[in-house]
Amino acid sequence: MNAQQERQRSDVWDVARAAAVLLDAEAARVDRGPITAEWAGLDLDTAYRVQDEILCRKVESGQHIVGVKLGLTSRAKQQRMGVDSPSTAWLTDRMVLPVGAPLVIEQLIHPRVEPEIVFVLGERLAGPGITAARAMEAVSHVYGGLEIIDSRYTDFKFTLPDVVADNASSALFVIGGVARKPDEMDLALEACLLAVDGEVVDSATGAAVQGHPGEALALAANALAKRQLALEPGWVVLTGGMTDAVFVEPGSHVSADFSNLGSVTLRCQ
Ligand code: OOG
Ligand code: MG
Repeated sequence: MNAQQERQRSDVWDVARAAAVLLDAEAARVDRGPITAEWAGLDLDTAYRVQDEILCRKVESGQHIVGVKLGLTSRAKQQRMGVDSPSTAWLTDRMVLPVGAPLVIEQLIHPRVEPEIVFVLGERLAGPGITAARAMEAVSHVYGGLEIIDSRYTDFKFTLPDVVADNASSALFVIGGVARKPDEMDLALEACLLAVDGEVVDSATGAAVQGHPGEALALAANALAKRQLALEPGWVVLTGGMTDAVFVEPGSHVSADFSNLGSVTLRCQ
């Protein structure tokens, strides 16, 4: 192959190349422009294939799938990101940040932190046709959590296919130490105060997430069913940021204080 053929070849986008580009950006901690600006063919179905390809490569490198996250399930998130459709993405064990462990900012590109209601599933949940009520029956425990997102795109600027391909900006997540049974509380009314350095910067209730976080869980089960996939027992489900995400820097201290799910805190260094 001569130099020109080689250059032309590297101009051709496909699922494997998009996955490699996003994995490289994550590993190198370097952001880039949206892929749709270079590859008009990146539609939503193709974007999920990129997301799945990234998951495959992570599993090949020794990571294990631990669950699913929902993206853009609240109006606060949809308005900020300019994308109004919820989506799903994968969680692996490498993304787990234990309670009390610091968030090392330099290990990421430009992290933001958002509070989420988190489910752990006691049974398999397979769509289609899953309602929120049915979805909640599959939940064994509910937790408060913090998700640390880190888009591989400059300034978090992306279209829906871009963010889906980028595994919904996933980076890390913390699950709080207070576990509740789902029938012990009304999750639509579960309140969360988000504070940075002791100052409350935002607040929401669970109703911000699709009216009830159980709706987000049902949405995930039904969306996965379209790809012949299901939510498996023991999986973690992040139901989506309740508020807008906050930027953090070394020294920041974030806390999400939930009414029944305890406080989840994160120190940045
Ligand atoms: C996309 C990820 C969205 C959520 O909870 O809505 C997400 C982004 O905001 O970069 O994790
Ligand atoms: Mg999130």
